[in-house]
Amino acid sequence: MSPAPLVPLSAEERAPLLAALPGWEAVADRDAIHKRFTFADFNAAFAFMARVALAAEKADHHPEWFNVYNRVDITLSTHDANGLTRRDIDLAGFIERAAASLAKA
Ligand code: H2B
Repeated sequence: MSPAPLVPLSAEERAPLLAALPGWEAVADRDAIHKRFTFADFNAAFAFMARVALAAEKADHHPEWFNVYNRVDITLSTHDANGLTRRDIDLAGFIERAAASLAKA
C-alpha cells in the first residue's frame, strides 16, 4: 500500500476523521493531536509500545511519545509536512486498535 500523501488535512477533511478517534485532542501550539493511554501496569504499556513501534517502523511514520510506568502520552504530527496528515490519522487508528487489545488500568 502506498503511503498517504504528505499534505496537511484541511479543517473540512479532519473534522470527521477526528470525530472517529475518541480522546484524540488537538495540541494547542502546533498542528498535532495528542492522547494519553493508561494501562494496567508497565508490562501492558510496553507491550502496547512494542506493537505501535513495529507498525510505525513498517509505515515509516513514527509517534512522539513519553512513557512513565503505565502511562503513554502520544503526540502525532507529520514532520515532513509540518502538520497533521492522513498518515497521522492512519497511525492513530492502529494505536486505538492496539490499545483496545491490552489491559487498561
Ligand atoms: N514520522 C513522522 N511522524 N513524521 C514524519 O515526517 C516522518 C516520520 N518522516 N518518520 C519519516 C520518518 C522520514 O524522516 C524518513 C526519512 O522517511
